Amino acid sequence: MADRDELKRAAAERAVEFVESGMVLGLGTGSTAAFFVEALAARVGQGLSVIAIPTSERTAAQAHRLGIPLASFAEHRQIDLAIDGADEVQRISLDLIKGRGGALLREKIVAAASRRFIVIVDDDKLVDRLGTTGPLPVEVAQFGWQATADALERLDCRPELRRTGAGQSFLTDGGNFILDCRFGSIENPVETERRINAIVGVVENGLFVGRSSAVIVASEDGVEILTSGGTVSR
Ligand code: A5P
Repeated sequence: MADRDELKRAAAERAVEFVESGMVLGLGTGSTAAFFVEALAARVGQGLSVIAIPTSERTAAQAHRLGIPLASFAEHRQIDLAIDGADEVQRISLDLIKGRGGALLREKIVAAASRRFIVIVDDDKLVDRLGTTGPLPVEVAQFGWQATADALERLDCRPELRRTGAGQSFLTDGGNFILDCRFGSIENPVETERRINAIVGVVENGLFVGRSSAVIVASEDGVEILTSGGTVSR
């Protein structure tokens, strides 16, 4: 059995090779992104000069603790390179489901503002169809969330309000709720994304369609870099 953390770390360490001095970086959220922040901090400690916009309070705290200089969109509208994990990566298209860690809104804003968006995963995340290993997270306003859930249900999914371990409603960094929506296999991610975001009360959803520049995948056989269209390099 492969050690998943070792694979996540391997993908993260490979991603650091794409970072150049002077870059404005987007820092993702989640356990794989945390390995990237750790690896980046080591390079910053050796003199690499970058500035980073984090996608969550959690990542901001980690980066700050490790000495990575942080910025916000107030100073930089354009990000050179964002690095983030994913919950599912569809082979060939490299479309993603993100947000099972709850940071999808900021993650998508950062990805959208980035010239390059590199995804880092272990091979457990690769799927033939999105939606097959778990729910699609949808961030919604607290007000009227029940009506928003009903509207989502009419798209043929089962929405469930995310709760913390203590049974409280999970709150995103933006103070919104998350409805985890079980669609099963998502045949047309572009259309699903469009229909979800057309619902009043939806803030954003976890489908990242056509956003990945490359996906770095670590498996027991080594690290591969996938680009859309199925090109692979090592
Ligand atoms: C956070 O909201 C998510 O989008 C994460 O990027 C995603 O859940 C991957 O997390 P792990 O790297 O912990 O699997």
